[in-house]
Amino acid sequence: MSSYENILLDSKEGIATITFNRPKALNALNRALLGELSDALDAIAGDEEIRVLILTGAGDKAFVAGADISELATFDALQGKVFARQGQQVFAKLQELSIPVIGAVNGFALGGGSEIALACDFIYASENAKFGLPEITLGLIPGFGGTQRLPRLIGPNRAKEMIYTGKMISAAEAQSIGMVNQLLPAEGLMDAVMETAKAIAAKGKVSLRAAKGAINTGLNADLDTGCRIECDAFALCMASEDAKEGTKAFLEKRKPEFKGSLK
Ligand code: CO8
Repeated sequence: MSSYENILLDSKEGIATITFNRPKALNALNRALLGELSDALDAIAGDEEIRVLILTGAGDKAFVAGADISELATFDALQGKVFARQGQQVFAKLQELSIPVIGAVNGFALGGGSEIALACDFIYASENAKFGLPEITLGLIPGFGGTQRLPRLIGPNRAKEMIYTGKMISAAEAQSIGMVNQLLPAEGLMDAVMETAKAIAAKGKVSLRAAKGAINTGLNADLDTGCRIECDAFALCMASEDAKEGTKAFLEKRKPEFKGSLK
């Protein structure tokens, strides 16, 4: 796969890992990094072999410590708007990737760092991880979707408290309010993420795509519309070789071998 300056992209056995890699700035997001992330997501979307994506940060201190404040400080209003939109579009691309995405948060996930983790399908965190949206302490607000995704995930009142105070919360607290699925000792984080990624990668590609699409699209719709979306997604799965293989394997009392094709 191509090499980048601000991220690392690695792929093994159908599982891709993007590692944010600007350790001197605690992996802060600048325009160059966002551009590379966007390109890497395109490459992953176009690679049929990749079934799961993991995002993590280089080093043991940070996942991503937010937008790069030294770059941010040079922007006028219009540049700020363009940068915010660039980030939002890249995070939307991440959220809309048809394969599952796991955030492996291994340290500070602040500002844009929390926002990118929120665009993942779910988050596993190391016990030393810290989450927060500290933009208010810079005289700003979250600009990469944080005012929208965080209240949808943890409810508006808790999100408002976090955004108004800018306070960091521990990984344990983040787990207790539903931001984090699993909390792990730092040294065990990637093994646990990889184990879950492998379990997911062994499932049918068509049904994974259908499940993610139905959940994400349905969350923006009323219940009845969401259930209708689910029906269509279910029908798509029924038309797949994977569904034939999955049901046949059950009846033959063996493990299914999913190929991921519709026909
Ligand atoms: N941007 C640039 N550099 C950073 C950032 C950052 N976000 N975070 C840390 N660094 C740098 C530090 O400047 C320092 O560099 P140097 O060694 O050259 O002085 C190095 O990383 C190590 O950091 P510290 O020495 O500060 O490490 P500490 O362990 O003392 O503190 C913290 C760690 C608590 C994470 C601290 O670094 C910190 O508070 N960082 C900033 C966190 C923050 O405010 N993030 C939010 C940024 S704003 C944002 O994300 C907005 C997103 C939406 C943008 C919308 C577009 C306009």
